[in-house]
Amino acid sequence: MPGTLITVAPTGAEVEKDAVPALPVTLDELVATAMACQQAGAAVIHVHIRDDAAKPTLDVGRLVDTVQALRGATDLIVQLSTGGAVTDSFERRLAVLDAVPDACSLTCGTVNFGTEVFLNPWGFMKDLYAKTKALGVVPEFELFDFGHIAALHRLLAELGEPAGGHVHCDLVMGVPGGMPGDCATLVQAAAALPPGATWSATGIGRSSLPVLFGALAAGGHLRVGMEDTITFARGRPVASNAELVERAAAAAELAQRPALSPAVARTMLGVPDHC
Ligand code: KMH
Ligand code: ZN
Repeated sequence: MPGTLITVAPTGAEVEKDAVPALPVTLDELVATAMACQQAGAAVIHVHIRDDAAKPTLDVGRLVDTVQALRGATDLIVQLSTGGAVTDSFERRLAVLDAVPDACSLTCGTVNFGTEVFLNPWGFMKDLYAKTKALGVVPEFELFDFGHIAALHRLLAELGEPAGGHVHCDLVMGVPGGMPGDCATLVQAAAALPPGATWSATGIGRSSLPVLFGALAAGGHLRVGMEDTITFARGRPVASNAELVERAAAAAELAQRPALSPAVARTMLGVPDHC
């Protein structure tokens, strides 16, 4: 495992701009964030967008503009969220792919999500996966719990390999309702993934650092960002997404697995170059 793929998830759909002014919500803020995060060591950007009122939206026109702007300003792999917000319909979440990003998230099952439910029934997963294959969009399989890993195996068995020919997963840990964000769970989850798959891990909230160090030790890659944590250290809010990427890159360097460039990450994930 020569290097570390760092994904930044800068915005998400849950954090409110009013409560966290450093959250990037406009296209200009997102592009500036993406440039700073690439400089700090990110290779992939996981994108949720907001409307003019800073509320989450899946508007396809805005998504097209976002993909274009990020491609114009950075070399990052642009991964659009198909998870959206818990209130988004399946139809709108499928339509995200019409913006034809490099990559997208694809969650492999339903999960309790705090006081809400993040719905990903089997039929929707299959439809979404079939559409990624038809459009050549490389999926990243989001796994919030062990049942999601079983569903991923079933998806690959029934529908075959993804666009790009490589399976890459993200273990999303520490969501209230999903698997806990600790080392023992991380090692067990990683061992259950399909043979040959690569994986990153994301620790939500206070599990972000244990998951980051556990993933580095276990041969995984990293996802960090203000979608997942807004606290840098006890009592100290995150000032910018770039400082989270800088910390992840420094840890990866210490682990002698330095951050991968976007070009190397494209080859690893099977993402075609759009430049
Ligand atoms: N916002 C969550 C309900 C994804 O981006 O694919 C879903 C989520 C996962 O963030
Ligand atoms: Zn997301």
